[in-house]
Amino acid sequence: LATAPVSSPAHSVDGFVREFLHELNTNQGVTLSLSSVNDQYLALASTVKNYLMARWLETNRKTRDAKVKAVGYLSAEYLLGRQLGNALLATDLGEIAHKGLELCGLDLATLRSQEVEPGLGNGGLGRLAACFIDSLATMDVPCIGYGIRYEYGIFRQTFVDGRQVEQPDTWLSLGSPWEFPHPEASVQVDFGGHTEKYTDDDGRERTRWVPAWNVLGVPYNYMVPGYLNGRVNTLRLWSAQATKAFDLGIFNAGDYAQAVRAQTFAENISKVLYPEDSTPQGKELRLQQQYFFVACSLRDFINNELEEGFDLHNLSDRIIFQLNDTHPVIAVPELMRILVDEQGFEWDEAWEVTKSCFAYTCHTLLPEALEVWSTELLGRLLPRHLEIIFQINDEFLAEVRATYPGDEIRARRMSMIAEHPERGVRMAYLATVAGTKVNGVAALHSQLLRDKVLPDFSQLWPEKFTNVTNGVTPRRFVKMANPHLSDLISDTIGNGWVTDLERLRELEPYADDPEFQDKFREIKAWNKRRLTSLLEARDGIVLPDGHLLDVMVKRLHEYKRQSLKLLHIISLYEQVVSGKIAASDLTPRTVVFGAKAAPGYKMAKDTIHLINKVAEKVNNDPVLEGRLKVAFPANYNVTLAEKLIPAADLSEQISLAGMEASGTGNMKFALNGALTIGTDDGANVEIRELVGDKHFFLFGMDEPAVAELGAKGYNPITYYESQPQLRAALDMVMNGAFSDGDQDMFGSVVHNLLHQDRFMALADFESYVAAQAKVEEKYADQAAWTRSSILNVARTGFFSSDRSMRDYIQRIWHTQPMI
Ligand code: 26W
Repeated sequence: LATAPVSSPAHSVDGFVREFLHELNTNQGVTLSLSSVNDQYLALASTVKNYLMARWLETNRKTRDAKVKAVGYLSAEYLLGRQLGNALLATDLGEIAHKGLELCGLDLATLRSQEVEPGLGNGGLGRLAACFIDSLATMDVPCIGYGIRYEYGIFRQTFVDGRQVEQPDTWLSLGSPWEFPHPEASVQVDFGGHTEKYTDDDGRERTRWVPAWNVLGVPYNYMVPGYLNGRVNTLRLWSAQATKAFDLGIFNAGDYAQAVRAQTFAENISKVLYPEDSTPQGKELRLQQQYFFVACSLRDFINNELEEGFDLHNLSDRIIFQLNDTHPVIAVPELMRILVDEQGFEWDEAWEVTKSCFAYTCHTLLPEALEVWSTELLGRLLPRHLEIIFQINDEFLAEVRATYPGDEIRARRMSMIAEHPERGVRMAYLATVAGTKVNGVAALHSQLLRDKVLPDFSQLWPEKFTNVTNGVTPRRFVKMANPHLSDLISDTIGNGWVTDLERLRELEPYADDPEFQDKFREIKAWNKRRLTSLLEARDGIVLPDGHLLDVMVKRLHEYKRQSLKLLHIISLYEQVVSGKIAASDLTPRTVVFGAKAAPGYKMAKDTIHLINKVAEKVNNDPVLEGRLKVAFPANYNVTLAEKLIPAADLSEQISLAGMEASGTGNMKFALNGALTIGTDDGANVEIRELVGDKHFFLFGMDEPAVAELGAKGYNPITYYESQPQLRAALDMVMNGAFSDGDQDMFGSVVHNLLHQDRFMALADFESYVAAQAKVEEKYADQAAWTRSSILNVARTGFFSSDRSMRDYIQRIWHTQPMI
């Protein structure tokens, strides 16, 4: 009995209803007739959890007994999206739940919309982590995801007079049915203080860290169910709490109020997700968060996931820690500290073990996104770790000097310690030196990573560098998000594609089949109607029928160039207003934006303001005869993405070439049959190769052309001067057309484009507008458009995150699926 798993409720409508009512009564303490929607949602979540429980317990037992190597995915962000739908899918309970709830007089969709998604990430990097753990569970690969249980996830975006206003994301406030707290398994994490040398009993010179304060890490477990395969992996998120000792010390000092404040101080560590995406602020609390979750995770794995007496010399037989960008890189000196200071390893021995336990993924190319922690801060917060980093660096530089005798300039360049603008640790260099492998997230990105960001390192260790192109989970982003398309695909080629996405290729012959095309188009239309009713209820936005739905959803950042999309809209409007074209010449089009700006990113926030003002004007000007609309629903998140992406005709992927590491939204759109208008950047390159030039709207400079123009000296004003259409659009903004005549309101945005334009939007404008004309031409031929759309679906199976995981396993992790 001690090891026997609980049994699952019966997989039938009857069994489901019984379990649901039981949960409603015993968990929520209400009867059906008196229950609220939230009660019903929570009881439903518990019910579905009960179906997963036996599998979870069994997975844990099996994995522990098998003593196999697991993946420890270390990520400061997991952008999970709602859990209920995914859990229903993984257990094949969708139909049963629908019918069972109907018998109770309830509507499954209503209960599903009660869930507040855990938005514990900013964007691409966090959503990627969520896709990866889904794939690993589905592929039966042992994995523990480690991260932070932020009490507040990414802020809720609202608009006031068109400007972004941030509200706290209180995702836990109506209950959190998907988590399992384990306070008894809490872990202590130390901070501050100093180090001291001492001689141990064997006469060895040793160092110990004498920390000044500590906090507790409380683990919260989440189920990560595989798709219909009985495996349920674990995501373990850490929450910070004050320790008893911490409390007692101050409470005994008699200052009660101060003691309560101190408690708050400890709990602050996991209070809120930093909303900066790609510009690290170097904030002390952020470093505390990073060390906090990494220290908890390493301690947890070593103490709890390994059997007693495990020889840590063999640690890499049991775990590979994947570093999701540099945010968890402090794990490297932490493992060294554990092995050397606590376990008594010799330095070299410890370094051999450490080097074999980590691999590093870089997710960016923007220089300002590369984390550098000041040595002043590191030394104050983690004095022992700083010493260890210095020693790792010394030994590494000795190796560099031995390999390149006399090349002191190179040694300086490669040092993990930057000297300017202040002394700091380059976390990407540390990760590269410590990792068994370093990878970028798309072919082009990995190449630029080798050639531009880490050239010295790739010269020294060419075999260390590899590429793994990102992917997305077809379960959430096709099967769940696009149920009718999924049914059509399954009716046509069987349902194997859900776990073997390359099989979508079998759809190719149907691309020319008029009957299949009709069904395909009808599904797109249905998805648009579904989106329309959601946006109407959510934001009061009404989408017109029969429009080309043109979608740009992603974080607001200059390099992604929402401003280029906006200039295109303004230009269409301007041409009608000035009589250059008739409104009837326009292809009826609705542009949808979704984007959050980092709260401190002024230019991004001004751009949001301008989009909203342009929308207001364009949507209400009768001169356009309703043929051009702009919608900007607030608070774009995973939940909205699931409704928006399946409805889209056109996917905007228009970053300046060489700037977007991969993109993953681009993959989701293509898999749902949107055609891409995009630059030769990130994974767009691979999408275009796979779908073919005829089914992709390419525009703009490629990366070498960007580099050349940059080297030559880029002067945006020359484009303004030489292109009347661009000039007219910018003039329209400057003249106050979108600000009731106020010529200053958007001065900063226009001035930036004219005089700086770091991401060369003006240089690509002409080519972008030409590509949009091609879009319209093609859209006019619905059969041709639908054919391309079907071929996009059929040819992008490569972008399943299952394939990404296979690549990681083969090239980096060398782990095995179970059975
Ligand atoms: C505040 C510091 C910071 C720095 C970088 C925060 C977050 C980052 C991330 C690396 C930003 C990010 O999410 N990068 C995106 O990662 C995706 C998954 O690999 C890629 O598809 C996107 O192209 C990349 O921008």
